[in-house]
Amino acid sequence: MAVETALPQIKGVKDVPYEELFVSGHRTCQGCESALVMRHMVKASGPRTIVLGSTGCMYVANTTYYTTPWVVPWMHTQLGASGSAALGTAAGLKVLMRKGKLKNEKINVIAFCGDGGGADMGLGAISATLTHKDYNCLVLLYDNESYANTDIQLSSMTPYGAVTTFSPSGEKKRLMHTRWKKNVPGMLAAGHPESRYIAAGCAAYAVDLMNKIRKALELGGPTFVHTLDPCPKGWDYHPQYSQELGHLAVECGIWPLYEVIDGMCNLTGPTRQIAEGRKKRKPVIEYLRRQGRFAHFADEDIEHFQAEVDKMWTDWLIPGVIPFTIPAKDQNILKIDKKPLHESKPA
Ligand SMILES: Cc1ncc(C[n+]2csc(CCOP(=O)(O)OP(=O)(O)O)c2C)c(N)n1
Ligand code: SF4
Ligand SMILES: [Mg+2]
Repeated sequence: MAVETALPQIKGVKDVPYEELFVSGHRTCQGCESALVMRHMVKASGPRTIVLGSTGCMYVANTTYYTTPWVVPWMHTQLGASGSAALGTAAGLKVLMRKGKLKNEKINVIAFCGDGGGADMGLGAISATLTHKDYNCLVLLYDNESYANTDIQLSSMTPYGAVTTFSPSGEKKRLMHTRWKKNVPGMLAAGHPESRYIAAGCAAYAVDLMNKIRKALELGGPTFVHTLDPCPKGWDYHPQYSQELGHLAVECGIWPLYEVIDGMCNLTGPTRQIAEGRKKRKPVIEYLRRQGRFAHFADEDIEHFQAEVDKMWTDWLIPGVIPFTIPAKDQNILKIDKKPLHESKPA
């Protein structure tokens, strides 16, 4: 969908702004994709942006003892408070502009949180913010699939079976963590009709991600973007493979890329190509075997993982987005033709 805006959609890498608003001076690990998300996020939003960030790697490693990579105004907020910080700042700006104390202009408000801060502790505040349609603010959840800053503890976004400091693999119990990852963007999209824009992205698809940030800010109201961020320390792989793992997460169908605009779901990038049958979904083993956190997986664990991802593509109402299944007898009544997706099998 073309959006007529002051932050136009980026057509290709040549269109990406040169200006860096998240620069050197941070202490994130080599190969940290969450840091790349921060860089892309402010590159897309431009200099008239206020960034708020909840506790986590993107706070601690980015603001160590009077150093900071943020060129735009930035403020720390409490671990579960990204939603409240976004809404409060947007409301404050609105009042100051109404009273003539600030020039009336568009200022982007973005509050980021990690998966611990956003998908666990702060989910209620994000949900509340997404119901306040009169305030313009974006919540960005950077998901490195653990409480990384405090040494890789399990979160509700940690994938099935992965080793964390809270879920080690042992002799008696090979898999300590056997819950499937929470579906945060799907849940928020399904339950927040006042939010005009909710999306899932990945820094490995930089232009797609930057365009999602821009659409969220331009459509306005409270919006939400969730990114999946490979983390060399927590996922246990060499930092040079971060981008490759981001690509594999999408190509294996584990992390579908999409956006929901005014309730209309639009698959993007390779996810769209897979759904349309133009690209084969890769088997999940290609992704799992590249990371130390899955090194203890037996064949049956990989098979289970594959079967769950297959279900996302074959049974879900919208692949990887809305996890409802419709009984075959009702598919005619609801005018649902799932045939093209049923044909989507891993290569
Ligand atoms: C209320 C509260 N509980 C615990 C902590 C300790 N703490 C600081 S950062 C962090 C991990 C946050 O994880 P996540 O939000 O996923 O961000 P990441 O570190 O992975 O970037 C924790 C538990 C805190 N700062 N505040
Ligand atoms: S632990 Fe992971 S998220 Fe945190 S700085 Fe290192 S690579 Fe980035
Ligand atoms: Mg995290």
